[in-house]
Amino acid sequence: MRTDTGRIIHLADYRPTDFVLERVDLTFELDPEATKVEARLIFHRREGTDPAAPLVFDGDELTLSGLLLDQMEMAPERYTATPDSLTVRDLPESSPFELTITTIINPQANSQLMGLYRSSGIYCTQCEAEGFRRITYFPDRPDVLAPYTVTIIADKAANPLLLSNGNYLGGGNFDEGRHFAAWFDPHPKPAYLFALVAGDLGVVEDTFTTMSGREVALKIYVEHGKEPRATYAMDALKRSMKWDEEVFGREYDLDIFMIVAVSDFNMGAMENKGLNVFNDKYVLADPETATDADYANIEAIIAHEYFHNWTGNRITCRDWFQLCLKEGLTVFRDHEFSADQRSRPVKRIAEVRHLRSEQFPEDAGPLAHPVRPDKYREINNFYTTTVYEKGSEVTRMIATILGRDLFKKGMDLYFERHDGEAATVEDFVKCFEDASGRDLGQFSLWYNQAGTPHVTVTADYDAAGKALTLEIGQTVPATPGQADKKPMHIPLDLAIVLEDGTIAVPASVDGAEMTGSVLHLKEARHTVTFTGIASRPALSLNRSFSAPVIVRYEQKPADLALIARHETDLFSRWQAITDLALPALKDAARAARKGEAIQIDVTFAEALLAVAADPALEPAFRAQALTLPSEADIARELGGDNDPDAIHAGREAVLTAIARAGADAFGSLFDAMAAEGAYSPDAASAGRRALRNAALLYRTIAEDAPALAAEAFAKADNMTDLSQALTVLAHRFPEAPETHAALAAFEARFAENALVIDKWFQIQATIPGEGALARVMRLKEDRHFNENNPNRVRSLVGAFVFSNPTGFNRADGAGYRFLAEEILRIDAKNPQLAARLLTSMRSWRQLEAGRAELARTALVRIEREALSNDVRDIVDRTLK
Ligand code: 0A1
Ligand code: ZN
Repeated sequence: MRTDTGRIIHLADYRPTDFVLERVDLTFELDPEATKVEARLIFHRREGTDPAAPLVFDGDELTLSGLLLDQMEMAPERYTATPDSLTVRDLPESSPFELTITTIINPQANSQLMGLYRSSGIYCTQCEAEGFRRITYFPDRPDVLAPYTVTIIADKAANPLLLSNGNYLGGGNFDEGRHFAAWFDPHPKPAYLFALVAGDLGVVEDTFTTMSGREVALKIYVEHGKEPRATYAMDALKRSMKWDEEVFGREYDLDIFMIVAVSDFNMGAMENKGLNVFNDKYVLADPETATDADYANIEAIIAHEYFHNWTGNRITCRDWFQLCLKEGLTVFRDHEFSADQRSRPVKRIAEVRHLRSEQFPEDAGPLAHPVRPDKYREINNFYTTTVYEKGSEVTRMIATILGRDLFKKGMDLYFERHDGEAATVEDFVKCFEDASGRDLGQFSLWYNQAGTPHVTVTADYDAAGKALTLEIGQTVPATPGQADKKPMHIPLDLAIVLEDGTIAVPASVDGAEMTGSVLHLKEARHTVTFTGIASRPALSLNRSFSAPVIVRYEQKPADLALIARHETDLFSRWQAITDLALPALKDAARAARKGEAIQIDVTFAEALLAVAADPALEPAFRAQALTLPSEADIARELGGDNDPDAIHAGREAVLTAIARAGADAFGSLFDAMAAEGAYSPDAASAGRRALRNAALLYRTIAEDAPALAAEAFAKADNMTDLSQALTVLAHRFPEAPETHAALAAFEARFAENALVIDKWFQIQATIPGEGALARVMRLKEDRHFNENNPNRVRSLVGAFVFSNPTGFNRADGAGYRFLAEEILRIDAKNPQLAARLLTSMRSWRQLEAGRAELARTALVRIEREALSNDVRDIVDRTLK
């Protein structure tokens, strides 16, 4: 483990390399414990650089076992090798030269899952961000691009399959039962996109004919016997390929596209050129074992990795500070894909829920950083929701500001201008400026200023003059290293909703530029006047969530109810319902905090119940209306001095009030949404299940008995219904005999399916209340628990610390002490996983004083130990 290297890397220090890499030729002789890697690299000195400059390679836990210059052994005084670098001196001044570097590595011992490692007997690689340097010494940075030839040699019986990037060149047999395969990737790529997979796997095959008529072989490799569970992923892949041609004009560029599913993976998936490697959780699905959410995730992640072929691979990042260039843009692309495949408003609601619950807290806490950071200590810690999701929102705002056609023109220009290059955020923005003639200078602050902007609005309606005046202010909160912020360009989509529910078309707008329904806020304060407004209106602000901001506008419940009924933008209808429920949730939490009786006025629930029962609306949307803000959302709204037990108690009281107010409605909904025909994972059927399960939850709350959920569990014919029923049972009646029976039946039925057992752990890890910790500790001793499998650790420890606010934030601090011990143990094996789990502490300062002090003590306990660079970075920033 690289411990505590401590160096801070700054964007301002970026320099191109002294040497240009022309070609890479790799040979792997695979062995579980001693794999020999021979790298032949052809370089020339970059023109205009110091002719005496040495060539410095990155390494990580490497030992050099051979070094040749143009096939001749190098004299030891001409180079210096350490585990993390190789420096070669006295290299030719002008002519190209070839260095042959040999290393021996141990894939079996690689528990970090970076570089070349073994997962269930399969050799696989993970090189983003800096894993390639664990395979061989290399200029391991994204602006060093070259074509690769790869030869893999291995025992044939154990490894019939030998895969790498690009097109297959050929293969053959060697003696002693060994064989080889060679691959060539003509597209210059950085090392982080390198991949190798070897082993014995089953395959699902198909083909895709591209828009220019080329046939591409598609292969998805999974463990033998799991092939039927990869057919949905294959379908999603073909739909993604077609969509990228139709919407972005992007065609695939190799003869073959491969996906390999592995069970040990630190993240979701990886876009290696022509050879994506996936966490099997995002490939494998069938109705018996996958939920509707699993299907939606598979579709989105298959698309995301495929879309990287253009946004990330053909055009890559100049340096890791530009990570959002590929990630924010590619998330935007996969969001648009899912919106087109499913329901656009429902997808948008889900995106915004996710952004608010994950990215807003990050942006408001000690780990806040700009979409494009300007310094980092450990790049692995910057694969964040800020870079990904806020990065996507920033791209979406460019599309909103320019409009569809100019956005498309800008994207086309970007693909044309930068194909084959390692680009920057500035390059990207410039394409939109050049395509549209607009100045995006102020807009670019979105990349550089951290923190979620607050937009405050007050309204004044002049009935005599039929004029509406808005006072609009914006502030961007201080974040680590950024005390003072400049006003941002905020595209605020809005609707002025009249008493009769129609949307007003103002006669004039004064005080800010407006294009269509989008108001462009650019100053700290605007006074905006709309004329020709016939009656006192309600205001629907930030429609479709046009900007990732927090809007503060006091609106009467009657006005919110008007919007909830009449807005044409469905996202805004959902937002109005949420805004109606929030005061009740906050008041209830405050009352519980003070130990007062919780009083709930349920008039707010009328709008929610009306939407839930409205047959003109799609069921998935109605289910969203019934899903209250989470406890984390309420905590964020309360804004500090938080007591998770009080928030939980308050939310429970609100749920109960809604359940009672809507008792009849939920009964009819539950029946009306019964399955129609055989199971199908399509979005419409998933929506019906979502609405039915929401009704089940409210009915169970009203009855305060496990019978209905137990019956739903017994009758379920798909994993969505089964796991929902089990969740209701376990979370509401953890000690009921029905729950024990259901948990045991579930475990027995799915004991052989790791992804389903992950759900079993996760459901139990998130049972609220003080008893959760003891349960989690018991489950750590369960025969199914496996500390070396990241999915399993996330499903138990991760679910507990991220998704069980009352259990984790126990008032005695035992949850935090547990986390500290887990972090220290996991860090020794898998620093990336440990660092990510530790980000669960990012909002510790928002807790009430007693818990906050206990949380701090646990952080200090971690801080005092020898740590990986990953965990050191997170703990230091979290405590600062
Ligand atoms: N580029 C991938 C994310 C990714 C990043 C780092 C990894 O290392 C373990 C793995 C995957 C994506 O955006 O999907
Ligand atoms: Zn990505």
